[in-house]
Amino acid sequence: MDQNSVSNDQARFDQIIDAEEKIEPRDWMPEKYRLNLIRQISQHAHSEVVGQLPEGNWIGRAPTLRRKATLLAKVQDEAGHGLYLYSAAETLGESREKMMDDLLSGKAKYATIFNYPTLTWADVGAIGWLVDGAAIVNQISLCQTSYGPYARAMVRICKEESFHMRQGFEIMQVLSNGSHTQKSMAQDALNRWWWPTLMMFGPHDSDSAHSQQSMKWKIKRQSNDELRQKFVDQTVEQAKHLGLKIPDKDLRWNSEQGHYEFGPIDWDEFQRVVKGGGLCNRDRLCARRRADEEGGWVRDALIAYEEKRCVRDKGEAA
Ligand code: BYC
Repeated sequence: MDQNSVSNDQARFDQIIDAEEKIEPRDWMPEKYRLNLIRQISQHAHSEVVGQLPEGNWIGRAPTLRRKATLLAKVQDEAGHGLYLYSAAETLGESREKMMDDLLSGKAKYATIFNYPTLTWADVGAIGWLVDGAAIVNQISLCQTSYGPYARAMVRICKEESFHMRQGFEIMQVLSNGSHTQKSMAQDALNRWWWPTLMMFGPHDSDSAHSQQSMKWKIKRQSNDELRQKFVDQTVEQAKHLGLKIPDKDLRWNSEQGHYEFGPIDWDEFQRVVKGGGLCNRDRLCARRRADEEGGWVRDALIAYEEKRCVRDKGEAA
C-alpha cells in the first residue's frame, strides 16, 4: 500500500471519529486501534463469562423458587453478554479459540471483582446492586464508543443489566428491612463488596495506561475517575435509602463540587488480585478450564455437523 492511500485512509478514519460516526469492521482502522479494541472487548467478554461463577455458586441455594428462577435468568444473561462481546471482537479478526486460550492460560485479564468469594445470600444482592450498578455506569458510556459492533452490543447489554441491578437492589431491600440478622448480612456484604467495586473502574486516570489514547479514539468516552465518581454519587444515595452504611470513614458530601469525596482505594490489593493473588483466582480459572474440557465434545459435534452440511450443500449445488 502506498503512502498516499495510507494517509487517505487515516484521514477518512479521523473524519468518522470526529463526526461521532461509527467505525465498522470493513473500514480501515489503525492497527493500534484494532489491537486496543481486541484487548478491551475480549477482557470485557471474559469478565462476563467468569462473572457467572460467583453468583452461580448460589443458584442451588437460593432461598425461594422465585429467587432461584430470577438468578438463573440473570446468570444466563451474563453468558449471552459474553457471546455478544466475543462476536464483536471476532469482527476485528481475532479468533474465539485465541481469546479462550489467552483466558485459560492466565494471559488475559478479566475484572478483579470476580475473584472475591460469595459467602452469603446477601452477596448475590450486593453483586446485583453494586457490581451490575458499576457495570451499567461504565457500559452506558460505552454505548457511545466509536466501534460499531461494540457500541451495539453495549446497548443490548445495558437493557439487561438494568434488570440485574434491580434484582440485586431488591434483595438488599428485603434483607435491610428484615430481621436484625438479615440486616447484618446485608451490611456485611456491602462492607466486603464496596471497595472491590470501586476498583472495577480501573486505576486513577493519572495511572491508566490506555485511557489517553482510548479517549482520543473515542473507544472510551469518560475516564475511569469520572465514571467511578458518578457511581459513588448515585450509590451513596441508594445506600441511604436501604439504611446501610458505606464502609468509608472519609466519605463526605462536597457541596462546592456537588460530589461525594471518598477515601483512598487500596491499589496494592488491586494489583495483587490482577496478578492472581485474589481469594478465588485459582478456582475461577479451574472452573473455566473444566468447562472447556467438558464442552469439547459439543464443539466437535458442531464442527462435524457443519462439515457434513457443507458437503451436502455442495452436492446439491453441483
Ligand atoms: N480488573 O489503562 P487502564 C459485569 C487493567 S462484567 C482487571 O485504565 P482500560 C458482570 C487493564 O486491563 C463487566 N484489570 O485500562 C458480569 C489494563 O491492563 P492491560 C466488566 C483491570 O482498558 C457478571 C491495566 O489495568 N466490564 O458487568 O483503558 C456478573 C490498566 O488500566 C481492571 C468491563 O469490562 C479491573 N477492574 O480501562 C455481574 C468494561 N481495570 O490490558 C456483572 C469494559 C483495569 O494493559 N472495560 N484493569 O494488561 C473498560 O471499560 C476498561 O477496560 C476499564 C479499564 C475501565 C476496565
